[in-house]
Amino acid sequence: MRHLSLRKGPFCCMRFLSEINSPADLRQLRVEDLQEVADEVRQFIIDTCSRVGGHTGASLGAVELAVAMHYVFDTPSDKLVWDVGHQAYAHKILTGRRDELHTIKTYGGLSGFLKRDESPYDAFGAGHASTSISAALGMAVARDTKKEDFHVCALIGDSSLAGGMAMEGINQAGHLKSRLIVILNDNGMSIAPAVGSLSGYLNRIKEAQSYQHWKEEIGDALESVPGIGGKLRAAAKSVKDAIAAAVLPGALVNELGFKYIGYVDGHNVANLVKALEAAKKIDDGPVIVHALTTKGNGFPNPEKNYYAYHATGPFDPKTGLPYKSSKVAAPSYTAVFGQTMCELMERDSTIVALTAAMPDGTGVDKVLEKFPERSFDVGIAEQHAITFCAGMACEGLKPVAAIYSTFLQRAFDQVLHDVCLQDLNVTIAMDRAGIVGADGPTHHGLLDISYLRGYPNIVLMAPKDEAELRDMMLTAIEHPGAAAIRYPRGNGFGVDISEFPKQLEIGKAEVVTEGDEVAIIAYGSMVYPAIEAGKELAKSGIKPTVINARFVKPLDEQLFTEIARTHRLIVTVEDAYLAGGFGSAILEMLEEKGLADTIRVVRMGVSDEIVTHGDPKILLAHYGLDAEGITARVIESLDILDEKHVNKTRIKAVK
Ligand SMILES: Cc1ncc(C[n+]2csc(CCOP(=O)(O)OP(=O)(O)O)c2C)c(N)n1
Repeated sequence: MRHLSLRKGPFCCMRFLSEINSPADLRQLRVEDLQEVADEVRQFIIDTCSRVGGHTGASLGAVELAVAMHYVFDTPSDKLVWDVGHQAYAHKILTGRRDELHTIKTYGGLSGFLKRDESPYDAFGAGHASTSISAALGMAVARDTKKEDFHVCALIGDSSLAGGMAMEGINQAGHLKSRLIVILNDNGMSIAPAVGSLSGYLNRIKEAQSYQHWKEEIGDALESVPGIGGKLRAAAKSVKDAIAAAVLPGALVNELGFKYIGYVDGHNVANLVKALEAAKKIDDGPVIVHALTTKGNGFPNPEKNYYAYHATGPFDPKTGLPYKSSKVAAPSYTAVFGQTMCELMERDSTIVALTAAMPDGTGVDKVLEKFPERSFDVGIAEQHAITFCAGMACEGLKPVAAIYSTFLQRAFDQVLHDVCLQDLNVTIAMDRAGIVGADGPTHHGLLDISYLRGYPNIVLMAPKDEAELRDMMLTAIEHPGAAAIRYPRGNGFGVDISEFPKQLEIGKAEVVTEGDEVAIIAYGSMVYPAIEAGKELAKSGIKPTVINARFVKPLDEQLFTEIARTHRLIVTVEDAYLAGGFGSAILEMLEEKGLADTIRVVRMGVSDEIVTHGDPKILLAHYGLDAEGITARVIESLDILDEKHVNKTRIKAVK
């Protein structure tokens, strides 16, 4: 062990961090120095996130865990699998990405989550919750199959542990008896406070620890864990018997085949190191190390606003308060959704609201406040959320599930099997549809059109602005079957939303401007850019018909048939993958009507590739999904049509 030397440079005030360029450097230090390393890492995260924002609070809660894990495990040979990956800034800092941290979530910069192609230390990519145990178990089984020897360690938060997939992973891990370490980062929080009975069980473990009789039992439990001696008893406090009082640990330890070490103070690196060293010695099955942490630990002047901790924009590093923008922004779609739900629920007592662990992200937080008995946060449980809604709908309630487009992918089967096949009145509000920006590939909502469009018994719609969102919400709720509305992340257009929502005619599009020759048919958030493009094109003497499609299912067949007969070019625009999307629906319809050969259709959307992270404006422009891009594509497509026309004439002339 050696002390690393001081070096002048950007981190000259940091005794250790300036010298840590990989976990190998960290492992040169003495255990006694690690707490200081953690302090420096924490300060570095605060300094960086105060400038650029990020998952500040989540990452501040896992600093000591990251230090201890990289110290104890021989990464990257040993595999660390981070659940979600939003809390892994310390891991990024310690694994050679310290100097790039300020680029996090920006176009061309570091990802906000973990990615296998970003670093060899990112053993598994993520962004969606509850995957770590399954992935880590897969690695452990591969290791054993190949007769190799390394450790596999999954770090998972208490709310992600409650996700169905994590439970399925635990179930199999205990059965296989694979050598696997699961570290539970238990801060009692999801983005909002953790919900559900599992969270209650974890609390009971903590409470049980304070009773003397449990302490006695702890000793016995520790002795029963092979490889863990009396020394660890003091440090790691295994609570096999204490937790046996609660269903989770009882099941894990005694029935599901997990050993248990805990709980450990997750902000004490020396204790964490001891607990992990002990876990490493367990070679006859999986073990869970239960670390207690505080979300946002060290965040300056913490206020009692838990949402602020999980993820922040830039903030004042002294006060912790966000920098206020002087611009008065239009309300976000999310805020309009929350407000509208409250208005609708006021009038109709059969409407219920639901979120899957995203109360503030979806606007359901306002509904939970106003109608606590008719709104639910089910935790990270999108599959359950949809089937739960289906059950309520069977009994005459009108459930509205607000779920991000990307997370609804989890409930692909439930939407079909439990809702559509039984023709139930469930409304799905898909927030964050389209290109979401900074959170990147795991979070873009690019697939909902294509994955929902094939279902029978569902109405699919997308509003052009926040006023239309309100109308669509009422339309969906009053529709007796399933309906899903997609709308983007971010602010609306500031249009008037003072009137009570009105029902729209299902399957009826809106002609925004009448023109000739070319029709731009836009879906959802692409309508305003299409209108802008129409104005630009008018300057070049092209007067397009601009249509707000409103519905992709059912399509306004009558209007689109008419358009196909009276125009020579249709340009469809959607902020979604082209494969199976809105433009595909138009093409299919034209083909069915025998019109496919009579009109040229150009589909604008996202091509078949992974969309990176970054400012949505940059990403949308990259795919031509802005006024400029649409204008250019229309002109280019008309030119090609003209060229073809000329060529055809020439061929005729030669003949
Ligand atoms: C399937 C899925 N649903 C929702 C989310 C959004 N989300 C990101 S982090 C998070 C909270 C995770 O809580 P926990 O596992 O306790 O970790 P912590 O943030 O407290 O460290 C949620 C709900 C997600 N990433 N994946």
